[in-house]
Amino acid sequence: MQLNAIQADITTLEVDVIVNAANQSLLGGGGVDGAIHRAAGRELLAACRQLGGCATGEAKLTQGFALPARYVVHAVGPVWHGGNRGEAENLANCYRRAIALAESVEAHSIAFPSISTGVYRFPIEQAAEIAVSTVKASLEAGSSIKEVTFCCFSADDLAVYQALL
Ligand code: AR6
Repeated sequence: MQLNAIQADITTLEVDVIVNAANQSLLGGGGVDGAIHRAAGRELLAACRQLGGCATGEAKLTQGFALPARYVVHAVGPVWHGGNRGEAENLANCYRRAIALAESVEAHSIAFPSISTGVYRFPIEQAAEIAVSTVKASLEAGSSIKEVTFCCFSADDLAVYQALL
């Protein structure tokens, strides 16, 4: 089992699954969501339209279409409201659901962006700690997943993840 943090554009990664930080509509947006939809092409939006949205803390799977990744897990992270509205649990659930969906297609490799820490304003230190601890706890012996990448967009975020790993 390998866990690494890198600084990269997640749309360029040649992994089995990339995770999207989506919103409840699953119909695209800004940030990493916008980047993934642009790189995957219009077929991704058409596939997302069939999914009927997604609750916070949940996730849904599509093909990767024009992406190098075979699949996209669209996870809906919580909006940060100060920490007393279940934000931590909802964020942890995103990571758990993403791992479970990736395992359902026998994925060997998965890459996560730092869910909720952009537009949704979840503090990076706390979010990264939840990401790393939840992923470690979710990957049991016998999981198909052998490689997890935390794909950071900024050098500052990368430093936070590297300190945790
Ligand atoms: N590759 C990797 N990480 C990226 C990329 C990229 N190409 N682009 C941005 N990031 P955000 P959220 C980082 O705002 O906070 C959207 O509009 C970014 O620097 O994308 O979960 C959705 O539709 C940050 O570290 O997602 C929702 O409405 C991280 O990805 C809302 O934003 C997450 O930032 C979701 O907000």
